[in-house]
Amino acid sequence: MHVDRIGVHESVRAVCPPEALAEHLRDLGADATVVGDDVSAVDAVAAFGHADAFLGLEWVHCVRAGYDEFPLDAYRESGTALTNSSGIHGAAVGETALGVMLSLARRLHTARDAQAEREWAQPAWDESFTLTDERLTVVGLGAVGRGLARRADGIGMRVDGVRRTPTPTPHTREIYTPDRLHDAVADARFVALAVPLTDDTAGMVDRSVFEAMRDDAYLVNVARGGVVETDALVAALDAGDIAGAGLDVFEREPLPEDSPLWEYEDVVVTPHSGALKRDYYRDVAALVRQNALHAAADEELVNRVV
Ligand code: NDP
Ligand code: 7N6
Repeated sequence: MHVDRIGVHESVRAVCPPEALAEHLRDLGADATVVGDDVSAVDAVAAFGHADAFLGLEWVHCVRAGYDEFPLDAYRESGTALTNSSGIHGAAVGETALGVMLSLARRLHTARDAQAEREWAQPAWDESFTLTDERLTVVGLGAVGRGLARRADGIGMRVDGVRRTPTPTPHTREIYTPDRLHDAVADARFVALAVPLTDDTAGMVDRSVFEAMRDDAYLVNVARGGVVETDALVAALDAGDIAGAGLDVFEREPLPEDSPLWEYEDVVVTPHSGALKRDYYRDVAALVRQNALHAAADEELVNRVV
């Protein structure tokens, strides 16, 4: 693979200034410039989303872990390699997911709501609880799921997991395969989703899963909105089948103004911000540079999707 010039596509602005990523790539020794949809002067691009102009390039690097919006067949047909950024989000998304769980347990979100009204409103005696000794089931134990499992284990939660490969995983006790999802969630106080959006995972959290969950349980979704059936989630919240949720991702983003999900006291909505951090560009640059060197040496690209 011949990769001399790398374009940092404008779409990267969703996570960091493209100029910062290009400059850091140059610091690491790559020939990188910011580009728009005219990619004729480069061999490869780093991009947040897909553009048809990319097809035919040697290589496209997606600056996200989730590449569900990329047309994989078109990449295969055009012979353009596609890589993703899985591996860099464990700390940020792990902290976001743990943070929303702490907020729900320690009632930080209701205190902040009351603060906006200058109200001194203590929770009822039986509302607050501690995460220590509570059971968390993490669905998907890649970089993101493990990032959460490690942090939850660190504060004394009992962590179980769901993944396709049922091998022992650090910071988890029992590992379930996806066909045992109902068993995996049944006794959990928190169920956190960290799977990619694929044909297998689309809508995997449906009415039956909410019915299997405890009625004092919370769903945490830091994966993709499409992993959950939104109507079933709203119905479960209305029926009291679950107690609440922490949601970073939605079937439609931005979450529409008229979505009922804005309304629940015990649903904390974050605007797909779980992965954001000021040095995001550094982590992406390290991955891109590593793969540029692999390309130059004719070695297999890491995180290769197509
Ligand atoms: P990884 O590829 O590292 O991990 C994916 C995990 O999901 C693996 O453990 C895999 O199982 C498991 N998995 C895949 N399919 C299934 C299935 N059908 N049932 C159960 N488990 C399954 O990805 P990352 O951890 O880096 O990211 C995961 C997803 O999180 C991304 O695809 C993205 O959609 C989302 N994400 C969201 C962010 C945000 O900003 N909120 C930031 C980063 C990621 P196995 O280990 O057996 O292969
Ligand atoms: C950055 C989101 C991913 O898949 O969706 C995330 O990596 C990135 C705002």
